Amino acid sequence: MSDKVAYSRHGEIAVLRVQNPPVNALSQEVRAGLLEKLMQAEADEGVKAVVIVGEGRAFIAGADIKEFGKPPQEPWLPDVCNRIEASPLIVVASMHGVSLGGGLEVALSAHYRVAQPSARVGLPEVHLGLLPGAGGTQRLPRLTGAEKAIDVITTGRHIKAAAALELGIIDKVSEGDPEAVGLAYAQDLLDTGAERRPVSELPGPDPIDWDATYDAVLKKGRGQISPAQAVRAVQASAEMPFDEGLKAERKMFMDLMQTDQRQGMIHAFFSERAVSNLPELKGVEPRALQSIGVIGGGTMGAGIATACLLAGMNVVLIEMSDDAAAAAKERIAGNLSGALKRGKISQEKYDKLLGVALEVSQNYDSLKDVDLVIEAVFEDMGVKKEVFGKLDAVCKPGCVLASNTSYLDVDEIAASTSRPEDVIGLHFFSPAHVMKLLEVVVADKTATDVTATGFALGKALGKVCVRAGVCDGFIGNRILAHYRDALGHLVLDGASPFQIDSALVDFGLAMGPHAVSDLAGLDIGWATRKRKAPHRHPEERIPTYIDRLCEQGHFGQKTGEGYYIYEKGKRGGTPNPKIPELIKAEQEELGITPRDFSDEEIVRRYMCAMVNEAAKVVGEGIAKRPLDVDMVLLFGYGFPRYWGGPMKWADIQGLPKVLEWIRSYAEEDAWFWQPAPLLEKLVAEGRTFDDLNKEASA
Ligand code: TC6
Repeated sequence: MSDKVAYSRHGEIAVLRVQNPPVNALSQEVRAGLLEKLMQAEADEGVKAVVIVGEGRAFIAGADIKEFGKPPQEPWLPDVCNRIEASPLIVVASMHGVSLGGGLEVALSAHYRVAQPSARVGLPEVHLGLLPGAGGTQRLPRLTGAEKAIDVITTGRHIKAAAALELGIIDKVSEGDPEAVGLAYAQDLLDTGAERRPVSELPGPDPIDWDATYDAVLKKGRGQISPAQAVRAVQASAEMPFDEGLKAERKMFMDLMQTDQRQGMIHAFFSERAVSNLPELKGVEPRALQSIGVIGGGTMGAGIATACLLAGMNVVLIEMSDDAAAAAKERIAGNLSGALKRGKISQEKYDKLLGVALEVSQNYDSLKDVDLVIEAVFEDMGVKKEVFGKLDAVCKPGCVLASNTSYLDVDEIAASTSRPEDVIGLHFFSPAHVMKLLEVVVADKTATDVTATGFALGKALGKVCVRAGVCDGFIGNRILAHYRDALGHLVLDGASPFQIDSALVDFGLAMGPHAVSDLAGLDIGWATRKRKAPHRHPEERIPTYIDRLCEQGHFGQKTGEGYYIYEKGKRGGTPNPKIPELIKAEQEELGITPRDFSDEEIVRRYMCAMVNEAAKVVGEGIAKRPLDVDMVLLFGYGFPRYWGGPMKWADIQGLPKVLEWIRSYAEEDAWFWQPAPLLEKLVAEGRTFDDLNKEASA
C-alpha cells in the first residue's frame, strides 16, 4: 500500500491525490500508488470518472530525478501512463503549479486536462540530457502538431496555462481549488455524456522536414545531443503507429540515460540548488536589505544598480562629477529599457524605478541610511582603500560594506576600515543585471551574518551565489588565469589561437577564448600581465606576442582588430593575418620549434589545467566543495552545462586518468603542471570529486 497517493470518493467520481512533497516527483511509490488507486477506482462500484490532483505547490514536477542512474524500479512510468489512458473510466487531470516532464506525461495520458490560470506546463527533460520518455514525444505532437511539439520539447520551456490552452495541450482553464475544479469538470463531462478520449488514438502529426529540423536543433544545442534526438522521437510519432513510436522513444530515452551529458546535466541541476546550502549559514539571520548604495556608475556599477532596482530595492549611486552622474543614469535607463522591451517591467514601473527608487548623488553623505553598499570603482588598492575610508566614516553601524573587486585582497581592504567584520567581497560578473553568478568572498574577519546577507542579496537578485575565500582572482578568475596560461603555452608550442578557438567551440564553449579576449578588450589582459610581471616565477612561460598588437593600439572588437579582424556591420571576425607572424617571431626568439596538436589534445590540456588549478582552489579551502567550482564555471564563464562543470568532467574521465595526463605534461614543464595535492590524494584513496560533494552535504 502506497500512502503517496490518497484515494477519496465523491459521488460518481474518485480523486487520486498525489502527495509527495515538495513537488510530487514521481518516485517508485508514487507510480505504484497511481496504479493501485486507479485500480481501486475501477473496482469501486458506481465510480465513473477519476480526477488526478497534486497536493501542495505543484501537480507533479516530473520523474524523481534522484532515481536516475540507479537501476529502474517497476512500475515504469510509461506503463503507468498507458494504464491510466487505457482506463475504462473517464480520467481528468486537474493541474496547478507546475506539471513538468513525467508530470505532464501523466496529464497527457488522462482523457481531459483542466488547469489553473497560474499553472505552467512543460517537458524540460532536455535540460537533464534526456527526452520525454513516458509518451510525451508521441502524445504531444498528436495534440499540437510536430513543429510546436518540437519547440516545446527542445526548448524545455515552461508554458503558461493560457498558451497551453491555445496550443491544445490542455482543454480548459479554470480557477479555484484544484480538486473542486477537477470534480466540477469531471461532473460536467459525465453530465454531457462525454466519452473517453485517449490521445494515443488521435492521428499522428503531419510530416515536416525532419533532417533540416534535426540539423538546426543540433547546431543550436552546441553539441548537446538530447534536443536533436527528441526531433527523431517526434518523427517516430508521425511515421509509426503509436505503440511502435513509444518503443522508439523508450529506446532513445534509455540510450540518453547512459550518456555523460545526462550525468553532467543532472549534476548541474542538483549543484545549482546545493551551492548556497552552507552549514555555516544554517540558522543565521541576514541583515536588512532595503536600500543599497553603489559606488561608481560604470558598466559594472550601473549593472549592479539595475539588478537591485529590478529586485525592488532603493538604490543610491555615487559618482564623482555631473557628467559621470548623468552617464551613470543613462546606462541604468538603458538597462531598464531592455527590461521594458522584453516585457519584464511596465512603463509605470520603469518610470518609478528611475524616478523614485534611484538616487544619483555626488555626496557620500547620501549613503548614511543604506543597509549595504557595493563599491565598483577602478581596480586599484589605493583607490579602493580611499573609498572604504569614506564609507567607514558615513555609513551607519551594521551597514554591510562590500567590494566588487575581481582579484584584490579583501582582507587588506577590510583592514583599512574600523569594522572589518562588516566587510565582504561581492564579485558580480558583467553585465551584472544579466549574468547569473555572484561570488560571495568571505574575508578573515567577515561576520557570519554578513556572509548570510551577501547570499540573501544574491538570492533576491536571482543569482547563483558561490562562497569563495580570499586569493588572487578568488575561484573563477584564479582558475581562468591558469587555463589561459595553458593556452598560451599551446600557442607558443605550435597550436594557433584559431585552432584552439575552434576546438573549444566544438567542445561546447559559446565562444573561443581568444574571441572572448577580443570582446572583453585586449587591454584588460595586457594590464594584468603588466601588473603580474614583477611577481613572475622565473620558470613561468607567458607569451607576449599579443602585447605587440596592444602596443599598436589594437585592443580587439572595440578597435576593429585583435586576434580577429572585425568589419563594421558583420558579425564575428576573420583571423588576423598578423597573429601567426607575431607568434612565429616570438617562437624564433625563444628558440621553439613548433609542433602540431590535435583538437583532442588541445581540449585535454585546457581541461587538465582547469581541473588541476580547481583542485588546488578546493584543497586550499578557497572553494568549499568541487561543486562550487563547477557552478562558478557554468554560470560565470560559459562552461558547457552538459559537462556539469570541470570537476564533473574530471570525474567522468576518471581522476586517475586526469592525473596521468597532468603528470605526462609535467615532464615538459614541471613548474606549471605540478599536480594538485588534493587530486593526488583522491586518486590514492580511489575517491572522486563527487565523493567530496556528498561528504560536504551529509
Ligand atoms: C522526467 O520527468 C522524465 C520522465 C520520463 C521517465 C521515463 N525530482 O527547484 P526547487 C527538488 S525528468 C526530485 O528548489 P522551485 C529540488 O531538488 C524530470 N527532486 O524549487 C529541491 O530539493 P531541495 C522533469 C526534485 O520552486 C526541491 O525539490 N522535471 C524534482 O524553485 C525544490 O525545488 C524537471 O526537470 C524532481 N523532478 O522550483 C523539473 N524537482 O529542497 C525539475 C524538484 O532538497 N524541477 N526537486 O534542494 C524544477 O524545475 C524545479 O524544481 C521546480 C520547482 C520548478 C519544480
